[in-house]
Amino acid sequence: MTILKNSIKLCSLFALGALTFTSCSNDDDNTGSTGNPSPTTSTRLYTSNNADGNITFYDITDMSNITTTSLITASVAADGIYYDGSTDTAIQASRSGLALEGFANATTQATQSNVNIDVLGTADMVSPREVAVNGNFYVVADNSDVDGDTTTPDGRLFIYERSGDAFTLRNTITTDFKLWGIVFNGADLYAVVDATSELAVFNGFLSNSTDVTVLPSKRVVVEGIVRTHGITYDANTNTAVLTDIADATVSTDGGFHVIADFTTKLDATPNGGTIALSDQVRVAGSNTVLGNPIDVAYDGNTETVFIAEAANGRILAFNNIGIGGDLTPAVNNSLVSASAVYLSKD
Ligand SMILES: [Ca+2]
Ligand SMILES: [Ca+2]
Ligand SMILES: [Ca+2]
Repeated sequence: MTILKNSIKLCSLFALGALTFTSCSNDDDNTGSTGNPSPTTSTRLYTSNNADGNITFYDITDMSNITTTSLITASVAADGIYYDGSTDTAIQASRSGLALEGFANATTQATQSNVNIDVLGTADMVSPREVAVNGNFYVVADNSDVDGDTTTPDGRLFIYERSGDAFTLRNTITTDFKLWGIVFNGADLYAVVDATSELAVFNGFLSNSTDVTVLPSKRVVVEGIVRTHGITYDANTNTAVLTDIADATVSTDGGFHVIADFTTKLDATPNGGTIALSDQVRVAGSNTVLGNPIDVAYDGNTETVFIAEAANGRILAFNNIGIGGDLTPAVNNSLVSASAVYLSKD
């Protein structure tokens, strides 16, 4: 394990990034660890922004060559973010253009470059949020009201197929709950049930190829969460992380839950059942800076959780999570209106 070195790495990253860095955890009990695996991959954290529509990414591969890059887009607000290493393209859901937009040569642009859209979707959406990707299929969660009655919960999942320089709308799935965070685990799609503590599971999600309402295969309560929002899943370590924004008007009551051995626990929980808090690790409290953590990414190799913290305008990273609690973030970086995070290793 190289927890300490990873901690230093992250601290240095954000210091070298010339960005506000206000906290760096030094408490670490792994000082005896040795060996820093040579970087055989590029690891980057991509972020979108709801105030300027720009993409910022942090290259966290190599301590001696850390960079922060911002790509200036024509959008003025954006949410879900994804990076496709095979074509070096960063993709986001534009909340001003109401479409998916992809930017090629993402990692070879100079920071602050104005970038043009290289892959564009049709402007079908109303309030796009998180993006989840499976092969050439890009799914966007839209949290606008569907049926003209804002008192009834609903939402839509727009399924696009990417080909060449276009995202083509294949079909739209309506849900009977409010949407926000989504993530694939193989063929299954996990979706948070916004405004609740629940998680919805759609088995074989992409097999729904027409415009229909689809009920989730099951819904489970994630005990201890007040209002969930962000979700990520790491297949290599079978770990899920869900965020808790609690009261959206309160900037001190957020948290996140790490669930190890996730599919075992999910499979053991029937529809309408509860994943017990004792099967999770909760991080929350005054030291965490968590108020409205709206999106999350997870590095299973370093056991690091990355958070887009909307209420306090932060990108946060937590490691040495252990049994959780009121942890101080290893990284506490100012990014006003951070709206989504995506971790890429390629
Ligand atoms: Ca409704
Ligand atoms: Ca809150
Ligand atoms: Ca995300």
